[in-house]
Amino acid sequence: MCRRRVSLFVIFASFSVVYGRDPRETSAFASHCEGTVCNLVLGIKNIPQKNHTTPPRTTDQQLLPVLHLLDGITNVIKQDKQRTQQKFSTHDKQIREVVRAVGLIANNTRRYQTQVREKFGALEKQLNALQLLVGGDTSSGVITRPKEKLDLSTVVATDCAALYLAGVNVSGIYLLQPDPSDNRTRFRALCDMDTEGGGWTVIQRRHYGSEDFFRGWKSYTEGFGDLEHDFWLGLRHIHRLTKFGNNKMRFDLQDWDNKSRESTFDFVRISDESDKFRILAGGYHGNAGDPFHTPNMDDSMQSMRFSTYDNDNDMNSKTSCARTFSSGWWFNNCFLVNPNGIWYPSPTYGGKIPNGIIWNFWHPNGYSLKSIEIKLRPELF
Ligand SMILES: [Ca+2]
Repeated sequence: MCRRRVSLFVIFASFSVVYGRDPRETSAFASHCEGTVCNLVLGIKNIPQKNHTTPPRTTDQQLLPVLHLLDGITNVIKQDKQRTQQKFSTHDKQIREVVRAVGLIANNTRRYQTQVREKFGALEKQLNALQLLVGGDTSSGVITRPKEKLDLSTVVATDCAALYLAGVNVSGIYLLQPDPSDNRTRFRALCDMDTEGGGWTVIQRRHYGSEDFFRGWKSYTEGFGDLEHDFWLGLRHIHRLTKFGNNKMRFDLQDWDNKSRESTFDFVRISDESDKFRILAGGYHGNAGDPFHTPNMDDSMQSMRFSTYDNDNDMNSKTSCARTFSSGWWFNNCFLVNPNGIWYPSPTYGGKIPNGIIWNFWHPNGYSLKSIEIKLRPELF
């Protein structure tokens, strides 16, 4: 707006110089004047120079230069308006880019905050594990070295990953306590310190055919079997292991040709008994298939509650999947995988119904696997 006023003032002043004085002054003005305004004022064609010797002109002739000048002023205003609009357009674009950049920065900041929080959570877990390892006072926050060599049979850690990070890298049976503040959560578990970096807490193993897995709700809740052979760790312990932070779940399979496959899920959560130990999992990778996201939703394990022959929580209203297939599992209507089915000494199931250890993604038609293990590990390890 200020620039426009200055332009108009200059134009009127120039007009006064050119048309209100002696022609010699006009000539002098022209020789010293440059720029848009001067060109406008001097460039108007057919403007008669003021000559004191010529006879007076008619009123229309006298108005002609004024009309030309007004046209010129209008053009200047139009050009000024266009320049202003271009500037605003440029500024708008720049502002949009700045807003977009700020949005990206905010998103990245939130992601980094989440990662930092998770890292701190993992470090806190490791710290608790170390405190348990040395038998130190967890309230002091001070860790001291044990005076004597650790007796691994008495070592306690929050999970096998914490043990591994504390320097215990030999697979075996260890004492775990997922909640450091509650020793009622203490139990013995098998730690796999060899598979894919170690630190896995094994929650199920079928390899020896030494254990009956056709059991009721109480057994599956509390766990059963022999940690040195076949076992089910227990849903209550499994829930506690997945309660803190994100955890991975891995299935290791072996067939009767001794070929192996695996499925890993980067996220798994198992709720407590009040929700029938409902399971959620995602982030699949591996070569054995994903039973949580199946083409037919009736087969998917996602968000299923656990079922046993005496506690039917499956999605089949006509029958008990657990009873029909001699197992306890997160059945839908009914399944594509049944890791807790009957262990057979061959791939062939014994009765009329395929109730063996089934993993249909790999071996369909009731093929019963030779071996399977299920294990957990914190995502950040
Ligand atoms: Ca049912």
